[in-house]
Amino acid sequence: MNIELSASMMCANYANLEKEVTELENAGIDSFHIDIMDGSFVDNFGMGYQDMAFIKQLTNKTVDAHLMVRKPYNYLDILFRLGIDIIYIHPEVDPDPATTIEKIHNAGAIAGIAINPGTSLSSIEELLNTVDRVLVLGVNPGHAGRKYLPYVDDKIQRLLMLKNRYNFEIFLDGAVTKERIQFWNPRGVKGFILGTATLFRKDTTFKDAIKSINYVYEGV
Ligand code: S6P
Ligand code: MG
Repeated sequence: MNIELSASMMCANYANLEKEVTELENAGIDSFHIDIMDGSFVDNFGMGYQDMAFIKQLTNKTVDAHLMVRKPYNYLDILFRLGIDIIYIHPEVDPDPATTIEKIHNAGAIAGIAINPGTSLSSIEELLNTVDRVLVLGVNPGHAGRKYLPYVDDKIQRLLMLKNRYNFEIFLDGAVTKERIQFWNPRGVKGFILGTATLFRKDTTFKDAIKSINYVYEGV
């Protein structure tokens, strides 16, 4: 199936962000993923509005914001002003996620929910009626370079069974390896957020990393 590869910009080299964006585009990346954190929902800070504005100004490709923050509703207006195309929220830290999702849609952006490994599908199933995307976290949130939690596989499997009924696309974030992409993409997972496990590594270039992911789809 068709695939979307997104670069997790928290893992980029900030000594030359402009060069990173250009090289990622030349290597064939499809979009850019920006992790925003509040130091409370997760114990880290990720990227800032100024990073997003800078990246937005460097590229015409899609830019998403993954909000690992409590009360994400409060952060939306500035993201709309920056022209962020896709906004993911964590429903477990939003007192009224359906209203937040409605606000994202009313602003003309794409809305997604991000699901932590420990968040149960049954707690968010109704929200699947409202969103365009589900971002499945394969690791506990807040940091790059964490270990994939194999029990997430079962959640992806169950989401795949719900995706046509509710009409959303599945994206995977955290410890995304080439093998994991080649396993899940033919089964219906559309997008992958690439970080230190695949793209931002000392032993490969962006071009080679992306080339090694692309594979001949032979069906499952
Ligand atoms: C995790 C965050 C992710 C990371 C990504 C890094 O909290 O949402 O977007 O930046 O997981 O990738 P990797 O391959 O180092 O896990
Ligand atoms: Mg993320």
